[in-house]
Amino acid sequence: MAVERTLILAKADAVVRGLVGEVLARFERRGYTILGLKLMQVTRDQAQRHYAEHDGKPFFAGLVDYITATPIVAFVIEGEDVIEGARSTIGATNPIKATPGTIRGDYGQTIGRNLVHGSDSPESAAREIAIFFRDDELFARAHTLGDWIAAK
Ligand code: 3AN
Repeated sequence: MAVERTLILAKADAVVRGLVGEVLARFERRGYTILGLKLMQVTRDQAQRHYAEHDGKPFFAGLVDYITATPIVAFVIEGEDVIEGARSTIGATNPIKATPGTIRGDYGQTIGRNLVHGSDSPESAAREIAIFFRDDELFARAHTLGDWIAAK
């Protein structure tokens, strides 16, 4: 067990379909702490860096188009083994294979419109968080409301 941080993106289809609250709620209900949250327009440069491992694959251009198509909601959450836990909440990459009860299993139909991104390793999380957030946009866990209330 380790306290980790991960980057979650509610992508274009989640935003356009009005599912951002639903996506965020899944992670809040698991007890993860939100450290940063913003509605943002991803630039093509950010998109290409974020999906660098897929550069050269046939779906790369579509992936960049998809994540830059509308504003997205990016958030950083923290918790015990949150990287694996968040990916289990998100579900398999292809929504057809995703278990019902996961975000993709409940709301997705196709791999090209799978609603949510979650980092897949501590290295990816650190790299990806830095693409979307400056350090001063992330709150330390000690500053969360729960800790503030507990300290009163
Ligand atoms: P995940 O998001 O589950 O970690 P990755 O990292 O393998 O999956 O793929 C990143 C994104 O690329 C996926 N979320 C999906 O939007 C897209 N993608 C992956 N494989 C395909 C594919 N075969 N065809 C179209 N899009 C794909």
